[in-house]
Amino acid sequence: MKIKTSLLLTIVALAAMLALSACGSNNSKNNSSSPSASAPSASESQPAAGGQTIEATIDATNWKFDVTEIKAKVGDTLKLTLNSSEGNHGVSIDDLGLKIKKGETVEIKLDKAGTFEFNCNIMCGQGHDNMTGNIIVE
Ligand SMILES: [Cu+2]
Repeated sequence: MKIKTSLLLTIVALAAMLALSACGSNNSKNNSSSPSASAPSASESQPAAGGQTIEATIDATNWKFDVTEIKAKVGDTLKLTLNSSEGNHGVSIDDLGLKIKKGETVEIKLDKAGTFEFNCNIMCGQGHDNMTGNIIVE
């Protein structure tokens, strides 16, 4: 009987400790989590300057891009889509090591300032060399 009682006490004590620690971790979770914590924590440590997602669609025709300047801030993510409503064109951003085919969308993390030229990467005809533009990251 005595052994049973002390065992019971031990179990009660353990249960109480578990309840306390569970309670404690719940509190700290509530304090530290932001309401919209769906993004991975790595992106939350970015400087406050950027952090936006900018969507841009470039439409290519023979022989120009309808968008020739895209502005963004350091820390932004550029979601870039290439359409081609006339001819067969692509986009290369050599400074960022990126190539996009028509119909493709890429997400580019802009983590450094500068002007990054893009140009058509498919030999599409006489106006091919005119098909350029800039992504300006400030
Ligand atoms: Cu071209």
